[in-house]
Amino acid sequence: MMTQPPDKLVPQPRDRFTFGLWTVGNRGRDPFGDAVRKTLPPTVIVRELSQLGAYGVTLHDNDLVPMGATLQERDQIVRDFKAVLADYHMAVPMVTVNLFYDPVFKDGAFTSSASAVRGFAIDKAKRAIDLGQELGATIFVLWGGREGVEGDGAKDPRNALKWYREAIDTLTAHILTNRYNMRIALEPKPNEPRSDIYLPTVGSMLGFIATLSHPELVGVNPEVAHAKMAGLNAVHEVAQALDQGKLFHIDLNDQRLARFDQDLRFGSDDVKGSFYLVKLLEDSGYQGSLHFDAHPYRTEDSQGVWEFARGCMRSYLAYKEKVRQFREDADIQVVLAHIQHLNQEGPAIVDEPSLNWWRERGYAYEELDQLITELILGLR
Ligand code: GLT
Ligand code: MN
Ligand code: MN
Repeated sequence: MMTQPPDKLVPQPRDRFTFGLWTVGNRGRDPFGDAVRKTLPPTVIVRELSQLGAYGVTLHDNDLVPMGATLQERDQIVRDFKAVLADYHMAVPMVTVNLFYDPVFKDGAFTSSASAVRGFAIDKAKRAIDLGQELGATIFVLWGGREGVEGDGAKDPRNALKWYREAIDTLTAHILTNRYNMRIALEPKPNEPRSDIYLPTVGSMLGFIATLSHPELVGVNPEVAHAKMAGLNAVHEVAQALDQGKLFHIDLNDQRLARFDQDLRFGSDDVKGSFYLVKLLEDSGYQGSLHFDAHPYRTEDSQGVWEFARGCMRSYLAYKEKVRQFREDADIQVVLAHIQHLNQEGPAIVDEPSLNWWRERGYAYEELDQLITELILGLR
C-alpha cells in the first residue's frame, strides 16, 4: 500500500508556534467601528489552537485575569486555566502586562509624568511577572504602547528615559530577588497609539538595554509590522538583535509599509521579506518561540479566525520549505558559488590594474534575485 508523504505544512508542537490570546481573540474593533466578533474564552482558544498544532499561548495579565479581580478570583481563574493547559498539552512560554488599555495609562505607564501612575504600573508589571512564573513562562514581554507623547512640552524626554530605566531595573531586581527563571524582552514600536513612542526601533532598545543594571536579563521582542511602520527592513532589525545575542522572542506578522498598525497574517503581504526573515531565523538556529502577534481581518467570523491561525503557521512552514529548496537548488547554488569565488579569488588591491578588476567585476545579484523570485513563485 502506498503511504502518503506527511504534509510539510501541517504544524506540530515541535515547531514552537505560539499565539497571544489577544490575537485570535481580537474582536475586530478599530478607531472607526465596533467589535464584530464575540469574546472567545481563553479555554476555547487553548483548545482550538492545540487542535491546530500550536505549541502554546501567550497572554497579558488582563487577557486572563480581569482588572479588579480579588485575589481569590484570580487564583481560581489561574487554577482553571492551568488545568485546561494541561488537558491540551499547551505551554505558556511568554506573558506580558497590559499597560495601555486602562485610562489610568493615558500619559504612559513607566514614563507617565505622574509618579503615582509610574508606581502603579511597576506594581502591575511585578504581579504579571509572578503570574508568568506560575504559568511556567520564561520570557516577559514589555510593549510600551503608551510610553510616548503627542508633544514634548510637558515632559523632558530625558526624564522619561530615566523613569523607564528605573522601572526595568526594579523589575529585574524583582526577578533576581525571587530567583525566577525569567528574562525580559522589550518590544519597540515607532508610533500608534502615541504620536511618538520612546525607543522606537531595535537599535534604540539595544542602546538603552546597555544602560540597565542587569542588561544580561533584558533583550528584545522585535515585531515585523513595527519595523515596517518605521519604513525599516524587519530582517535587518532581527539580525541586529541576533548579532548581539538579544533575540529573546519575536512577534511574527505582516504589514504594508507606511500604514497604520495592520497586524496582518504572517507572510501574507511581503512575500520576499517573509522568506528572508524565515531564512534568517532558520539559518541562525534561533530556538525561541515563533510567536504570532497578528489579527484576523475584521471581515471574518469564527471560522475565518481559525483559518487565520492555521494560515500563520502554514505560511511559516511554507517559507521554511522554500528555504530548504533554496539550499538545494542547483542553479542558485552555482550562482552563489560563483559570487563566492570572485569574492575570494579576486586580486589583492595593490595597483591600478587590480583596482580596475574590482571596479569592473559584476556581482550577479540580478541573476540570483530572479532565481529566488521564481523559486518563491513556485516556478522552480
Ligand atoms: C498589542 C501590541 C503588540 C504587543 C502586545 C503585547 S499587545 O496588541 O499591538 O504589538 O506585542 O503587549
Ligand atoms: Mn507585538
Ligand atoms: Mn502590531
